[in-house]
Amino acid sequence: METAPGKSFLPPFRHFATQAIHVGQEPEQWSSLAVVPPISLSTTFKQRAPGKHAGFEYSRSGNPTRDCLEKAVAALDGAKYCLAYASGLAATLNIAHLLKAGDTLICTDDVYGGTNRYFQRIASEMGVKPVFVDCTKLENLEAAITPETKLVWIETPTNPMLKIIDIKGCADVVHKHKDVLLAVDNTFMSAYFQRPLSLGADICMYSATKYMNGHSDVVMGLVSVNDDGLHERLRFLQNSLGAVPSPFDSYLCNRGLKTLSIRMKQHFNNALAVARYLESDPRVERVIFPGLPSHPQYELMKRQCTGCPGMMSFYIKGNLEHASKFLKSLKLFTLAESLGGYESLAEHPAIMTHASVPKEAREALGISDTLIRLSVGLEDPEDLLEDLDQALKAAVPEHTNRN
Ligand code: P1T
Repeated sequence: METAPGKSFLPPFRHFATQAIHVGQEPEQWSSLAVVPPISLSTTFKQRAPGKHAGFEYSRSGNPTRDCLEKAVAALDGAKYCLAYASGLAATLNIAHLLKAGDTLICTDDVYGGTNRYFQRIASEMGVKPVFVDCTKLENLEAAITPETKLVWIETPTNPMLKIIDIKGCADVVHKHKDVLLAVDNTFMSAYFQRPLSLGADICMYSATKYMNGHSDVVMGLVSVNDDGLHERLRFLQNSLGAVPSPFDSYLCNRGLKTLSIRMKQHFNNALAVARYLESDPRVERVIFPGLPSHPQYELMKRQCTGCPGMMSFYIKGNLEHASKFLKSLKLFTLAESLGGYESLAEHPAIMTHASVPKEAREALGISDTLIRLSVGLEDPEDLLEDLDQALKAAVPEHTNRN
């Protein structure tokens, strides 16, 4: 069993904390030499002559505060470019716009409910065919690729089943085929624990609403890429589709990045304490946490990541009533959708975040009535364990006598 978070995982990315604090933040870019990037609210920028400007024309196509954020995130992802969007789903739809009617996209079977809904119900209406396969098995991915395939979309760990997908393995399969892109939704890991581009992915995407911002006060998406041509196409779409974040949100997310490294370490610490506690509890059927040796892809996880975020799912003993009672009894964990903030959250995927996934697909994945998802925050872990214990006591009294 792990004794300390991070031990035996990949070593942390070098210079991460320094880059998060300094890249894109140079005071010299502002006439005031401001150390903290100002919130640049102007929607338009003076041109010295028609077409001659100082880098910014109109805030949808580019904004100074957003620019600081995009530069910082690119550095953290080891990327040449980053683009910011008004939400994670806006980032997803911009990427999907790289495809045209008649193209196919392959999506791993377990993804955020809103991603599933967008591919199944909106992209498909526009003529892009989504095919869902379990990409934890590379042979499934290989078999699903056809000449029409233009994009492979994976999430790792997946939401909410926390399956780990081999990014490098997928990249090797995908890149045997010309003109197929591999996109990785890196929301759960954040740039601190996983760098998809360095493992061969073409696109690294985030719901920055989660860990990257980390304070549950911004809805935003981010996309990092290395390829110049791909960057140009995405930049064109970012401006043309217009789903860009506000300067204030860009400011907040840029600020959130400054503590990303220390937040993620503490999320890992706390999550490990919670996962170990739940795993040893008789009122819990099974815990799914990629940072525990009991996770079926623990070895892959250690090869691919530098650590593990605060996300876990577990099956409570009993039925929907027990799950519901547990969630209602929590006092410190808040019953709410979303994840990745400093505060601990708990939710019921089948009724909440993944209600839009067709029932049969949900059941096949294991998203049952007793599945509960936790986003373990940054509170004192002892308080978190105490809260879980009292809620389990209230919900599953018949298994509460532990000896
Ligand atoms: O909410 P938004 O910023 O648009 O991001 C969508 C999204 C994309 N990818 C992943 C892995 C996500 O988890 C999300 C949003 N997820 C939740 C709201 C949730 O509670 O799971």
